[in-house]
Amino acid sequence: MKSLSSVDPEVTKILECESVREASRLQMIASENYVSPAVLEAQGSVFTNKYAEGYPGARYYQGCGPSDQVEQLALERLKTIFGAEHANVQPHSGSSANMAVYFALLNPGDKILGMDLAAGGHLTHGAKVNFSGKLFAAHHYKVDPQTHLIDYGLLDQQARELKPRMIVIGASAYPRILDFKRFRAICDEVGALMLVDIAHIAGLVAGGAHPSPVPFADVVTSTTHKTLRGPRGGFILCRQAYAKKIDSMVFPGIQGGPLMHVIAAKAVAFGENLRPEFKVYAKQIVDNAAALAQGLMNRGFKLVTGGTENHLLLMNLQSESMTGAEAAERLEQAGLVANKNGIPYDPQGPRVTSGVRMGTAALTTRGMKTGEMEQVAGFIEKILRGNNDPERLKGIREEIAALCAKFPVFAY
Ligand code: DSN
Repeated sequence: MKSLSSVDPEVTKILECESVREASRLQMIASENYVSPAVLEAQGSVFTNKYAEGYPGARYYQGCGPSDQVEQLALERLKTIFGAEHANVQPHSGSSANMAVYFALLNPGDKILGMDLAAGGHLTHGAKVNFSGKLFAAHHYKVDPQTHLIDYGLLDQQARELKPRMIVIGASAYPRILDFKRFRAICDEVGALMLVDIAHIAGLVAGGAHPSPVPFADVVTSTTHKTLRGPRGGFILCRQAYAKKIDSMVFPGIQGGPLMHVIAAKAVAFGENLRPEFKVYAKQIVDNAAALAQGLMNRGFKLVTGGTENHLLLMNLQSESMTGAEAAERLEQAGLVANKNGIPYDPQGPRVTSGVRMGTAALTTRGMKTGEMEQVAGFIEKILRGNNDPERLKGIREEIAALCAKFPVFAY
């Protein structure tokens, strides 16, 4: 077989650019990470050739022996990581996972109560522009206007008035620990199902650096590629009582053939998650985020909620007289890749925003520790508080590339 470089030099060149980009910049998008070479290898494997509609032992095609084995292995490993009664590793993404749960357990028009996108929630938790907001009667809880923390008392009151069929918990830009016990109590009080989407914090939960929702939730969904450091994809964990409904909604309800190469890569990543060093990694992500937050606050930057307890932080740039879009653009020019992000009660729209979200999962994978986070805080100050002369930014980009060179991407 011919290699990619001889078959398609154009794509090869683009891939090389992406490798250089990933290696030479500070990758701080809070939902990104670097997978191991083993995960890449499994995802790029012959399993991409196989159709395996159905589930292990009950497929609709012949030739599924190895597919059964690899999916079973992924399932067993995943259940062990989270102590779950039942697992499904077929969702192609976090959105598919959430869609399967809604369609399995709700009827169109049912009331759901999820965290407001503008407060740090997610599109699939009932945003108007998303299927979840179009098909269900979606309502939202917000964060306190002063502290920007979830106000559980207010949520309790809102839930009692609304009586939703399901409360959706989880966020993509909330830097604090989620109190799952408290959410469970609210769900019980109003008879709501409890769905927790741990896409962002899955790796922290797996490594014991964030409390687990599994003992409390009816259903837990996630992606596999953020702090969990697996291939791009999703999964669902649930109580045995919901297993059949959820499995049949994933397939044949909303998906056809599972992506067996991705499931093989999920199995590899879950194996890595079970190793003792993953616990050390998860704790380091949180320590690094705390160190970065402290470094920024020491320099007078404002952070939403005044800090972080997980893998991400949200800079409020209003006091810097700069929008999130301007800051993210300038950071990228200087070699630091993050995303503009709305802050709670943001007067700016989602294309402009007043904030920048940053996460430490990818830098931690490279082996960076709290000392490097202090350096990163220094870079951020230099980038955002200086002028936007391209030569000056290029100089910083070179300094950042020199730091990155000391922490090779595949060092683990
Ligand atoms: N797009 C993801 C994130 O960046 O948080 C959430 O799905």
